[in-house]
Amino acid sequence: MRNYTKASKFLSLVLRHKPEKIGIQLDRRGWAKVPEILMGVNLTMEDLEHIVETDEKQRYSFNDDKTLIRANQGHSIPIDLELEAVEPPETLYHGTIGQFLGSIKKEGLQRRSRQFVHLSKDVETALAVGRRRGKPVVLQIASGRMFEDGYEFFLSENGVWLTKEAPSSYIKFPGESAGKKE
Ligand code: HQG
Repeated sequence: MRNYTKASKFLSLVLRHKPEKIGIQLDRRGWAKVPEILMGVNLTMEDLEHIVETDEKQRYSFNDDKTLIRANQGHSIPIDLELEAVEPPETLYHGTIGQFLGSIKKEGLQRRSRQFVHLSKDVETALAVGRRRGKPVVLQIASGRMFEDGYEFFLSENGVWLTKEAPSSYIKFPGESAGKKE
C-alpha cells in the first residue's frame, strides 16, 4: 500500500499553518475545498479518504457531503473551530521536555505559535506528545481548579483539550508535591 505519512504531514501543514503553500485559502472555520486539496496535495479522493479514516490521531474531518475538509486542531492561523467551552476533568496532562521547564515555571504554559495550549486526558498521551521533542516530562494541570477560576476549556473533535494558557500556579511539576498554589 502507498505510504501516506508524507502526504499526511503535508496535509497538516496546509490545513493548519500554510494553505498558501498550495495557493488556497481556508474559510474562517478552517475548511478547505476538497477538489483544491486533491489538486494541491496531489492525492486521489480515495487516498484522502484513507488518510482521514486511518489517521492515528484523527487529525482531519470532512463535512457531511465530503466537499470540505479541515484539521480538527493544531492551527497556527486564526480560525474559528466553533468549539463550545466545556467543563474539563479535574486533572489534565501536558507532555513537554526538561529544557522548557524553567521557562514554563516562570511564564506558565503558553500557546506559542498555535491557537491554544494542548492538554492530554491521560499520561500516556502526554508522554507521546513530549517524546516528539526528546525525553518526555509530564506536567499535571489542575484543570478543574482553572475552570472554577474562569478559564475556558474546549475539547477538539479528536479528543485534545485546548485552553488559552495555563499559569504556573495550576501546574504540578515532576518531583513537586501538590500544594504550593496561590
Ligand atoms: C512548550 C501534536 C517554554 C510546550 C501533539 C511545547 C499535540 C513552553 C512547545 C499538538 C512554554 C509548543 C501540540 C513556556 C509551552 N516556555 N516552553 N512558557 N509553554 N511550551 O507543538 O503541546 O502530531 O505547539 O511544552 O500531539 O507540543 O501535530 O505544542 O513543547 O496535540 O497532530 O512549547 O501537536 O499533534 O509546541 O503539541 P507545540 P505541543 P500533531
